[in-house]
Amino acid sequence: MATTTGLSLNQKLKIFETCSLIRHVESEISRRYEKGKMRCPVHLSIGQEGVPAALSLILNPKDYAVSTHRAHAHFISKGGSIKKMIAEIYGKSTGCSGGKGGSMHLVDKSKGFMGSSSIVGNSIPIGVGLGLAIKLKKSKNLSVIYLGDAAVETGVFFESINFSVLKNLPVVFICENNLYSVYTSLKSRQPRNRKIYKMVKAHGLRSYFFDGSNPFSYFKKLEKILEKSRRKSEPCFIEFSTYRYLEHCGPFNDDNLDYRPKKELLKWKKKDPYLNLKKKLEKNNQQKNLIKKIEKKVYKIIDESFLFAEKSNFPLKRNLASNVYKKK
Ligand SMILES: Cc1ncc(C[n+]2csc(CCOP(=O)(O)OP(=O)(O)O)c2C)c(N)n1
Ligand SMILES: [Mg+2]
Repeated sequence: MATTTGLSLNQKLKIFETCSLIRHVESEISRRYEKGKMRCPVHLSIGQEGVPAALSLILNPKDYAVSTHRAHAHFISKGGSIKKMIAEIYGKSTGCSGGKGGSMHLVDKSKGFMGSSSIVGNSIPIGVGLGLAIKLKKSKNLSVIYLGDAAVETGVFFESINFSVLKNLPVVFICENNLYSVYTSLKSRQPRNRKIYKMVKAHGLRSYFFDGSNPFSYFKKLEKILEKSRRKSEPCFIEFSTYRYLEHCGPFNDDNLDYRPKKELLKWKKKDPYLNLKKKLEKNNQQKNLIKKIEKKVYKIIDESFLFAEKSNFPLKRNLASNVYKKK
């Protein structure tokens, strides 16, 4: 039965499941990080789960997605193997990049997750190229490009949106605006009265803005926006406001550094995507039980994935130089 949001209970539960999976996988990474077994930097998305949770229900494995340094949530949303992701973070040979890439180099081609990169802006033209491939093959798929608010400041972003409009490519730009680039606020980086999505609109893309924290509220609109890009094979840009709770890079919070107002963090914590979806769904005992079941399933996946990573072997020394660029 559909509700005021237009979503069935089943759809809501599925969105919640992805949200819960992202939240708990990342919380577990944060909890275990100090043990020193994960030796690569990690950029966690705790607080930012709403958007990838919604998209998990709209995209299919034949759609492509590329991402940034903060890629765990996007990889999980696309159905990427959690075992291989955790093993990658542990630097093990069973990881999705053979243990040589780490947290920022996630890939699962079987699910259309084509890669993530540590270089800000770097994956944007790759996603546009994937959109061109879709267009040339005349298939009805999408290429989704996740980017942060700072990637909008790179030159390649403008080249990419220009090309996607020029060639009318089925590319979906998902800008997660969490107001910060490391420690620097958006206010110090971009003109105060210029909204990102409006600036992009002027380049000729259909362009939208939503508060990312409540996926139930915008899911149906988002579905329609992407459906139009799929049907007409054309680009669109969606800016979502969102907020990361922890430090830019690492498992801890860094509120002691005072680079963000405490009020701001509290405001966003009130809108916590995971806690609020859970609260909305735990309406009665029957639904409470459904949520319990989902979370039990999520914890099982997480336990098995960490165990898999811990038990896996490191890459062999003799394979050190394989699959990496080297001078001839
Ligand atoms: C080309 C480039 N410049 C600078 C950096 C250093 N750097 C890493 S992440 C980051 C901030 C990116 O901010 P944003 O795109 O908003 O993503 P967020 O971290 O907020 O998710 C910066 C400047 C980099 N990795 N690559
Ligand atoms: Mg940012």
